[in-house]
Amino acid sequence: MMNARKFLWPAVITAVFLGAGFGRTAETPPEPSASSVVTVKIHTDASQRCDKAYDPSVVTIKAGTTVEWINLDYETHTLVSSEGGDPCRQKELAPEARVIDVGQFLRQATYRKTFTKPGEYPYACHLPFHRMSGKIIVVP
Ligand SMILES: [Cu+2]
Repeated sequence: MMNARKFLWPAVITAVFLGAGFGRTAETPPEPSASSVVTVKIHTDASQRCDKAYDPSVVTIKAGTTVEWINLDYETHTLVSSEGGDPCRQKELAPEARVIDVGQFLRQATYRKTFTKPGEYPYACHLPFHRMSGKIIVVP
């Protein structure tokens, strides 16, 4: 039984490591980004790209992650919480219900928002004739 004893300690050490959270990445879904800041680009000619206006258009993150949008387009947009649904022209939420609220998103500007509460956060640009929308999914 010498061999069994030889392999017992590595197994115990591995179990302690996993219990301490070192193996946590294996337990969580693979979709959420592991970095603490995730970048979303507003595409060139975004206003008519519908659900392809943002790159990536749907982002899944863990609670506590910050999303940074950057406007790489040649024009100003808005970035406002919406009701989702229509991938081209989502309905704007009332001001008091907005989690995301950028009334003037100038070109080359950035906007950061940290999401702490799990849920789905659709957003859109609500300028007249602009058809662009995206979504942030926050998982625990
Ligand atoms: Cu726009």
